[in-house]
Amino acid sequence: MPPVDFRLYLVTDRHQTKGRPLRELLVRSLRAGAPAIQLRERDLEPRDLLSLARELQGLSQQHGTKLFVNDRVDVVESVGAAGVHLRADSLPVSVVRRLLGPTRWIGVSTHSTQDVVEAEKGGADFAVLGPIYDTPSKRRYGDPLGLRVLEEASFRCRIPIFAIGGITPARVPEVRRAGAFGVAVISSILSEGDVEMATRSLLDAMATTV
Ligand code: 3NM
Repeated sequence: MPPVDFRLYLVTDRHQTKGRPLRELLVRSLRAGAPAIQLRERDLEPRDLLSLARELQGLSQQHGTKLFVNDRVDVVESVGAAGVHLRADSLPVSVVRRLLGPTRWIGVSTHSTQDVVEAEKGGADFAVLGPIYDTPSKRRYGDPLGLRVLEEASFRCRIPIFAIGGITPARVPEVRRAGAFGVAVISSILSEGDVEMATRSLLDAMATTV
C-alpha cells in the first residue's frame, strides 16, 4: 500500500449533526478539503448503508477524498471505497487483507498501546487510538487514555497513529507533539455550525504542526 497521505479523518455519526442531514454536512466538509471520511453509521440497515456508501464514494471521488467504511468489507468492495476501518471485534486484519488484497487501506480502532502493536503486526496501514480526551460520547469508548499512551504507542510503533476522542483544533499541537500522525474527529466538524470553517481549522492546525 502507498503510505497514508491524509492527516484528518472525519468519522461520521448522523446522530451528532444537531438535526441536520448528514449528507449535506459531509458535502460541505468535502468541499472544504476533508481528505478522508470513515462512514460509521453502525445502526443503518445494510441496504441503506450500501446506498449511502455508494453516494459518498461518488462525492469523494469528485473531491479527491478517500472513503473508508466501518467494518463492512463487502460494502467497501461493492462501492470501490479506498479502504475499510476495523473495530476490535471485526474480522482480523490478516483475514481482511487477504479478502481485500493489497490495494485497499485497512485502518484499525485501538484503545491501548498493545492494541496498536497488534494492529501493526497484523498488517494494518494505520491505527486510530483513543479516546485521548474526554468526549461527549465518552461512556461508549471508556475513560480517556491521555497523551502518555499516545506517546508510548507512537514510540513503539511505526504505523501512523490518528488520535481520536475530544480532538479540537486547539489540541492538535499537543497530540502532534505526543506523536500523532493525524487526528480523527466527529463533533469538531459534524456538530459545528460552520462545518467548512471547522474543517479548515483542523486542516490548518495540522498543517502548521507537521
Ligand atoms: N472512537 P469526537 S472515540 C468514534 O476511542 C470514536 O475509539 C473512539 O468523537 C475511540 O471527535 C470516538 O466527537 C468518538 O470526540 C469521537
